[in-house]
Amino acid sequence: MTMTPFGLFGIEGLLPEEERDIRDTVRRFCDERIRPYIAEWFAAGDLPARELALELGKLGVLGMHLQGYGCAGTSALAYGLACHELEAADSGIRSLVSVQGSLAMYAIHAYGSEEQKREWLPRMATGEAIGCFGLTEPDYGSDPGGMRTRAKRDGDDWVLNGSKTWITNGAVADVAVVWAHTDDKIRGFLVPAGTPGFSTRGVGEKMSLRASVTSELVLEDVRLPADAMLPGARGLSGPLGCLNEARFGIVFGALGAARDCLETALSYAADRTIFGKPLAAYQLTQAKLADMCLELGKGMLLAIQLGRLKDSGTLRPEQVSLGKLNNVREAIAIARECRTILAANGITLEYPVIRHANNLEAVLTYEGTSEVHSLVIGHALTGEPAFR
Ligand code: TGC
Ligand code: FAD
Repeated sequence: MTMTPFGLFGIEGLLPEEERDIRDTVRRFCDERIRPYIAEWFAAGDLPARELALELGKLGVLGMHLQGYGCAGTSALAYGLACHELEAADSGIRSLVSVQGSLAMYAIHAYGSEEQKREWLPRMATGEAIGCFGLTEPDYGSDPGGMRTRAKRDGDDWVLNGSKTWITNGAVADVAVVWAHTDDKIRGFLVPAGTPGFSTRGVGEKMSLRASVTSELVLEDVRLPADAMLPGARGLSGPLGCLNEARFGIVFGALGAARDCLETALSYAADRTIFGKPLAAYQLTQAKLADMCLELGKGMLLAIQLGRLKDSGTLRPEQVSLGKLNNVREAIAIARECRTILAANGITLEYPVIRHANNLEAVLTYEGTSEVHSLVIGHALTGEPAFR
């Protein structure tokens, strides 16, 4: 009899029934709607984002942890487990959902006016409207406070100028949440697609997150009415507050990619005969598998703990950094180690391993690089901010 990595850790017993049901539903969706096509989308460097958004809306995962306005209102743990399953299929699919729910919808939910919430959230929950989140600029990624995008008052209107880059869902979005300096700190603006002066273009050819739309946003004298500004966010804490949400999803998500790699490696090692016996029967292989199982399980225990803290309303940004740093770092190490078990076959798209490994390169960088999260943890431990 064999055991699964999570089985060895007794993870299942830590999950309430409702959360397990949601997880299983998302897993079935991925098995039917994502896994059969994902290698093709990755190879093509594209995905049918509109069609998928509608299906993901029907599944109920868009903004699932938000309350009201057509959102499912699930626990944070359920949201984390959904991210885990989505990313076990592909990081690009989890990205689509993270940006929609945790960045664009969350920004409107947390900081928007009642009118903004009513206008956008129900349509975003069903996937009829797609959102993106424009914080990063070509010269300001880790240090978003330096952004050059400006919003100036002209009568009652706002006029925005600047550019954003590396924006997930950018070219397919119906609404962009754009962060800009004003005379009164950094503020967020809702920029509907088609607004004169607002355009998008693709970033260069990516070798990671290929099944994900990544765009530049260009804002040239974009005129918006006064009520386009999110009234509840003032200062960098606005966008950073949204990042906490999306980073939380990644804590669970990255381990989904790692789990898929480890399951693939376990099955491959059992089937592959080398020097007359299964690859799984060699001590060197078992040492690799045991180490990966340990990191996967420990990462999941950390994720579940952070989920519990979030559901109790006490989760701190530094704690999210612990999870993002550890779980993405371990996930990419697991993906690379699994690739060695599959050897030459491991570099093909016939297996998911190299796709996950490549995707995790972007996941290691976005939502705060590993270095940024190390510094956040260092700040928490020492009281000394070492960012600059
Ligand atoms: P600092 O002076 O420390 O803080 C400025 C203000 O923000 C507050 N704050 C936070 N608030 C909420 N949550 C957090 N995590 C916060 N961290 C800080 C802070 O209290 C302060 O508030 P106030 O009221 O005093 O003004 O800011 P800093 O300029 O020194 O920067 C700190 C640093 C480096 C940690 C921050 O800038 C950072 O996190 N940088 C990384 C940027 C990043 O993660 N970008 C992600 C862009 S979105 C994305 O990547 C989407 S990919 C999604 C996908 O496809 O899945
Ligand atoms: P830089 O900030 O230039 O960092 C370069 C290196 O310097 C890194 O190793 C970094 O860790 C290190 N470094 C930075 N600061 C310090 C320091 N203080 N001390 C020591 N080392 C440091 N952004 C959005 O706003 N919205 C999106 O939807 C979005 N989606 C993305 C999708 C993809 C596929 C990718 C790759 C990125 C996406 N991003 C998005 C941008 C992402 O958040 C940034 O790439 C990330 O924040 C890092 O910024 P940067 O690439 O400019 O790197």
